[in-house]
Amino acid sequence: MNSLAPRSDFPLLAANPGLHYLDSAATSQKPRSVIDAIVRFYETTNANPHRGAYTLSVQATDAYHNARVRIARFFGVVDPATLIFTRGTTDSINLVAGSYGRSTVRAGDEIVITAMEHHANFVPWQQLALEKKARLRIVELEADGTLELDRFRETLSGRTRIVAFSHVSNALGTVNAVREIAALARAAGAVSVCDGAQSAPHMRVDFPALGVDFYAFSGHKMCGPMGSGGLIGRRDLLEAMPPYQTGGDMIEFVRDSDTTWNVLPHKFEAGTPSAADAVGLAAACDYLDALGMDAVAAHEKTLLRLAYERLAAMDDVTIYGPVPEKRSGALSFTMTDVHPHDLATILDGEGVCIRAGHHCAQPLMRRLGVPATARASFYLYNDEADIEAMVRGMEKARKLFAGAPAPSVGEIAGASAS
Ligand code: 7TS
Repeated sequence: MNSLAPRSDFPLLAANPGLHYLDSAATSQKPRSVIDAIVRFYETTNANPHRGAYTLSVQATDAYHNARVRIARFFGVVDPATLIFTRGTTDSINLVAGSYGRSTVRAGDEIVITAMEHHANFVPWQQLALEKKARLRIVELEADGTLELDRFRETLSGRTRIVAFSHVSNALGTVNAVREIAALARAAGAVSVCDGAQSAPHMRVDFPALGVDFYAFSGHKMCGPMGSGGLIGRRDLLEAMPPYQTGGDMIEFVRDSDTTWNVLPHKFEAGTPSAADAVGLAAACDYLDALGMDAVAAHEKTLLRLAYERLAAMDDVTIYGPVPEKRSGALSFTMTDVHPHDLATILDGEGVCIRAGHHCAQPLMRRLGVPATARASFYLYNDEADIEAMVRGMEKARKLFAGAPAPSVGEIAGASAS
């Protein structure tokens, strides 16, 4: 099978025909149209938005505003002021924890997260709970790396203020039942925060249909520039929230003794914005929509199935996470006699880029009972040849480390019901 998007659209891939890039869950490659949009902004439109009365500054302001409208449309958001530009998912979740969380959570309240969270959706809540003397409750996973709604039902209570969970796990690939989890949170009187870092790039995301109160995403994983991303939130919540950072642009009046805040989205965008990156991210949305997000998801699923079958047939490979039907295009695994870092190094020698490590999910790795896994992740420029190159590299690694193959376990060790 071919790639969905031609490699020639991606200058880095076009310049390196032997490169098999299987680390898009970390960051995606960038299409020429996105790079061009950024260059064009700096060459034709560069001025500080919102500041000058002169034509060029107005053009920069318009470009920044139009980018917001375009990206909002990508997520089915009709009120673009409810899309706050941030530096990415980490920044967005810290915004919610630092503003909504800090102003609403009290001692004895509960914050619910899950055992599969990336540190970006774990540590801010843990630290908020410590600061507020609130209780952090962790919903555990099933043996196949999925989340059961009943565990949320058991964990949520009248004390729950926030339920934060990923749409798609970066380490397991599990796709979670966002709508249902959000509904349970609402029924408990809590707000829901969805980490969309691994869903926005890979599937159609309609924010209103998800039913969550906040949705965080990273531009750099969806063909956009590094340092771009956003937070989409419910207008009434965003309006009631105090600012996250203070400074220029986010104010209405500054008196000697106090300050009033600008309207949305500016209240949450202190300082000079990354306007060129917003413009680049809007171009990424154009690129993805031209391919069609359903086609992107279908392409990744085909690649995932293929890779899953190839790896499942290896006796010395353990795959983590659920069956392909319940997951997105990330595949975590270990080889019995080859440490993930050694495997990544050998694969690198074959031009294959995979991730090895804890994937910023140490609490999950502890539950899996491994310090690290290898992870291959797929995107629209990948094809069967990338998977075959990885399989060849794994065979080479096996020969180099030649040990006795052990049976595949395929289950999460240590996952408990508590
Ligand atoms: N949440 C999830 C589920 C992620 O996968 C990541 C990044 C983040 C949050 C943080 O996003 P950032 O853009 O703010 O850094 N995940 C990964 C990864 O899996 N490998 O490198 C980065």
